Amino acid sequence: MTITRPAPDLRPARPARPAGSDAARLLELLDSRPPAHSLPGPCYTDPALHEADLSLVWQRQWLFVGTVAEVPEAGDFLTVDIGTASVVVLRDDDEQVRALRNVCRHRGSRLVTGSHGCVGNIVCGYHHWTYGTDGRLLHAPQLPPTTDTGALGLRPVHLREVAGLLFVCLADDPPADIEHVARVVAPYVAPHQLGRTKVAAQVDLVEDGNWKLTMENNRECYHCDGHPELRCTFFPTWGLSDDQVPERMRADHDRYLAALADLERRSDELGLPHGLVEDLVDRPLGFRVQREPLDGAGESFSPDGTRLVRRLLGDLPEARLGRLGLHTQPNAWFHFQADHVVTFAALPLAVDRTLVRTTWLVHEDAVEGVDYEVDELTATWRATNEQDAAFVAGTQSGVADPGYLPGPYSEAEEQVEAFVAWYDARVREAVAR
Ligand code: 3BY
Ligand code: FES
Repeated sequence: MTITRPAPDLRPARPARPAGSDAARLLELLDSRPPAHSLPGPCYTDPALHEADLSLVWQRQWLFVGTVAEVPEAGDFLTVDIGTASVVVLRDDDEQVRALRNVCRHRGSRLVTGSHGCVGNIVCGYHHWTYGTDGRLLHAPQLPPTTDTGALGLRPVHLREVAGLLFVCLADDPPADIEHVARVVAPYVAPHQLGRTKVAAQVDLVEDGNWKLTMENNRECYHCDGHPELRCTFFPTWGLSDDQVPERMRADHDRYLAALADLERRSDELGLPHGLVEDLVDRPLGFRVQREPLDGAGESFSPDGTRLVRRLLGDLPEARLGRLGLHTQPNAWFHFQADHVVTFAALPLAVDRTLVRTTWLVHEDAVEGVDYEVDELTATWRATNEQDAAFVAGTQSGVADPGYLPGPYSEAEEQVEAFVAWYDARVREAVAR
């Protein structure tokens, strides 16, 4: 397993601030946005509005944080930081995956550090309070005998698994619609059997941009000329309806339509769900799912489209299954191929810095160096992510310029508008509450 991470950022986290007047200012800015235009500059650059995003959006919605493959054994954990909140996702001794606040119930020290690890118990490094993997306080030296230790377990965070994808919600009362999304999405994802995968590689990339720029960039292929490696297999007319396809892309699109029809027929024969379901704006856990063809051999994100991993996932009988594409609001996108899965989680670090955690999953029995090479497996998305990071950094710099004015979205950016409309709707709902 290859793990690549930037050097840790030791700057102190900014404390959360109440949204109050900042929320009112954010609403004014949203009201000022002309239809289907990018957001006003301060939405991407103002630290106080970033705090408002954290409290109005990130602390209320379901967020994708990882997969079951990252916590395969009892005691395995991953951590995610969401603003100043840190969450530990771990598999307990009964094999159940849980999420807990990464905050000691004694005097608040952080408990576990690092993005991944394995613990027997969770032991605070400060005064050694010791918690079980289920969060119960097991041992606390020299407490008065009357202390109710049963009430001093780690605070749970809501966690929901959807066919191996792990979502957490920091709210006391999370949006209930994840049940609907799970019912719709799980049958698409389930054949890839994430419970029988392992992490082949993971890369944490810090983009120098606001989280919304990271997401907006992901939601369109208008810029895909800037992704030569991805263009080998990713049809660039993604997101365009037939009548929106420009003449110069007609041949590509005709090839896409023919490949789609063939993939749909074969998916039906194999009993694999494939049809587009899109509900990106109205529901809290907005999503879009569809199985779509890949260009070339149609198997994977390699230069010629042939598979990158010899051992296929689950019990999938053939490699030419294109990619199952899944987007979830506000922070994730996924590509499930027959031979591997790539997951992407965007997490806000600061108003102008966003972590993009990319994880490549392969069959648990696939052998590195025999069934796959990590460099080849990861090449397309490592290159694409670096290119996207440059686009995002360039945009952050531009929207911070006093000369920036919001500009109109093209026909190829309907999903960007869907993302911004989703954001707008969630902010308004949260302020109204
Ligand atoms: O990764 C994705 O799903 C999106 C879709 C279009 C551009 N980007 C590659
Ligand atoms: Fe954790 Fe004291 S702060 S044991």
